[in-house]
Amino acid sequence: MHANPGQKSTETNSRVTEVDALVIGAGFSGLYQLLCLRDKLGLSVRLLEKGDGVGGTWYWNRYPGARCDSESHSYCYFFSKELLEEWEWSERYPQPPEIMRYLNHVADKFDLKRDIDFGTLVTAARYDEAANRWEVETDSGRRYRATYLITAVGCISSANIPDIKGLDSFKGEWYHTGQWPHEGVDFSGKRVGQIGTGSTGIQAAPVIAQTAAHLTVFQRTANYSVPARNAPLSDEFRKYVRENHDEIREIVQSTPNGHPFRISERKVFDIDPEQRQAVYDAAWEKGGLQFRAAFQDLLANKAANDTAADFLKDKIRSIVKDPETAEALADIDHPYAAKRPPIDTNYFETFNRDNVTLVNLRKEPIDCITPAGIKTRDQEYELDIIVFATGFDALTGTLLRLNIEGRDGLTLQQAWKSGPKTYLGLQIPGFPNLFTITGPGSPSVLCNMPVAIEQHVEWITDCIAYARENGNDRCEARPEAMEQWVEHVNEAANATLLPQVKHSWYLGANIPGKPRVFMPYAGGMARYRAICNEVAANAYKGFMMSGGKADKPEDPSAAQVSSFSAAAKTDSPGV
Ligand code: N01
Repeated sequence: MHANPGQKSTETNSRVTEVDALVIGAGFSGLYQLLCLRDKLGLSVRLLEKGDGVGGTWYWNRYPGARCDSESHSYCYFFSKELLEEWEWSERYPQPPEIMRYLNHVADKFDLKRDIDFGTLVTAARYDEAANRWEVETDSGRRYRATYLITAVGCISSANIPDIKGLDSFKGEWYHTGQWPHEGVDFSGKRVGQIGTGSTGIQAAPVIAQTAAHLTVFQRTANYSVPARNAPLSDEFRKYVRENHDEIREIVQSTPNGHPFRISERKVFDIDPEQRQAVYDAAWEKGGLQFRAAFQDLLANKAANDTAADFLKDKIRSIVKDPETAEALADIDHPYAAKRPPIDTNYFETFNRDNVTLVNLRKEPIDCITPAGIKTRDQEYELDIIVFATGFDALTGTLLRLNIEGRDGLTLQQAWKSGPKTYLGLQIPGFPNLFTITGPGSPSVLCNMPVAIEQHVEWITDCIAYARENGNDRCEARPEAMEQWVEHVNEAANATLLPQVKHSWYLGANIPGKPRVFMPYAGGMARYRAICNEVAANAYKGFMMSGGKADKPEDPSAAQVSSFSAAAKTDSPGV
């Protein structure tokens, strides 16, 4: 990519900034989108970011034990050879400070910060049809107008703080892991209660337990976890990474989950139980999300999945010494990896410490929070600090909070009242020129995020370039295309075990009142990429390009989007 200073934004008066494109969010997606629109297309761009620095999810999620579950050599951008060659990761799974250093390095290297307004929360966005401009309001009072509006707000960026009676009365401190204080929290000598045992809680508990006087973990749904086996990267591995960027890129871009390993072609019942045990033993020793790749059919066949589930439950029972605690931890009611599978460092071992207690909320649900702590049906647990590792209003929460209003006053809340519907996860009919990076209906959270993000950003950039080259300044998904895509998203999900877990945040089930819709695209990133390429190659089939010099009446035949069905066909599920 060549450096291009981009055009200057225009301030029509002191409070309205006029640009070609606005990007919301300065994480992996927003930074790269800014770079592409500004330096590849030469557009004037502003990026609006709520935080005071770049980093997105890593800016906010600085809780103890936080670590990326994707392996560092794949958790990065692949678009720049120079960037790949000049950056070296230190550990198998990077911690937030290292990822923040990386993203700051990227922002500085490509001179991105000059086009970012930090400390700027978008409060509303409205499409002005007559002008074909998005009008964006922010909490600073400053307003912006742009032709293109691109949300790069992340999938898990709206913290879910459960509405538990009495929280206001609590005399101690409380924190949500996704809004962690940047100065850290001192647990020494404190009685800590942690609610939540998802990927976050499983990372946090072992670290909190190291300094807290006592840690009480409140578990509602027991969860699987596989050891991460984190370690500093060896010289040999660093050399491999240095010398094989192209191969690593090829792997992450061609596998269903965007990770740097291939999913085995072997099925669970292709081999006998002893051989299977050996495969699981080896995968357990290797650690990480690769465990899921040990067999091809773990997420498509319940009987196959049961073999992995049994293996992992046995591991819990063998690690945790107290039988009652072990049973509560191993009492898992869903298939392995049908909810996002956590990986850990000493999670189950932590329950062997004298200063750690597990409370099984299935047996004694939380009644309320009191001034002194958490009261369950059976007893009151006195606490100095409560940690909510209770997850997020995922995929749609942050988008809906932007208060987006499209054509004819249609709000995103109205358009999605029965659950999110998009075309390719990228656009929504009625919202011209609004693009959603890793939006619902795209692989997003089922993929190693930077891999999904690069594909989205490049596709959006090419789409805008195509429209402009053809004299159009408006691009909008067609309703028929969206309906066909939604059908395909459902088909892809139903080919897996994922939608069967009724308490999964993939379905929105963690947020009271949220429509239960399976939100990510489970057909796999590689398949999704092929579909998007096909759509682009077919003159952006399913999108209406209009406005500008080349505006012309609509061609109704263009609504047919069967073009993606060829790429979508496959015998195996994508996850
Ligand atoms: O959130 P979660 P998370 N009372 O929703 C419990 C990504 N991530 O922050 O299962 C009691 O998974 C809830 O219980 P239940 C990753 O994609 C990535 O852990 O709903 N408990 C569950 O145990 C991940 O999947 C990394 O019954 C309540 C927990 O809180 C996603 O973020 C690291 C409750 C929430 O688990 C979210 O993970 C960490 C209540 N009222 C996370 N409400 C990487 O390394 C909720 N819970 C990249």
